[in-house]
Amino acid sequence: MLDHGLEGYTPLVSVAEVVVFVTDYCPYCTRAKALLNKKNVAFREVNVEQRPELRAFISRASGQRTVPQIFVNGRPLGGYTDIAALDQRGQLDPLLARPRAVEDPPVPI
Ligand SMILES: N[C@@H](CCC(=O)N[C@@H](CS)C(=O)NCC(=O)O)C(=O)O
Repeated sequence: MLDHGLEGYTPLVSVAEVVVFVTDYCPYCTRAKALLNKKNVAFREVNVEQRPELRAFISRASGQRTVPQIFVNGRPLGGYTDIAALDQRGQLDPLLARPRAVEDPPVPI
């Protein structure tokens, strides 16, 4: 067997479309991005500071009025504490490993 020194390490293959909606001053946004970066997840960051139409979209879709809001394949997962809880339960990686499908809802960015 190839000895690559990574026994026991399961790499996360992140292929989902991940969008993180943020504002300029937002400590929870920083935490959310740090969690995704730690997991080597590629994501698109969208600042909604001057984008009331996007703010309206994310609060309508997520049912939450705070930032960050994290969308995976068009589905709202909530804010930092929500994705951290999903991660703790081992439920985040499977969502990140699934590529976007045609039936997934669009994100208007
Ligand atoms: N539990 C939420 C808390 C998010 C939160 O309180 N965000 C602040 C900014 S860091 C916020 O949106 N405050 C209200 C506002 O800006 O309208 C999370 O983890 O994302």
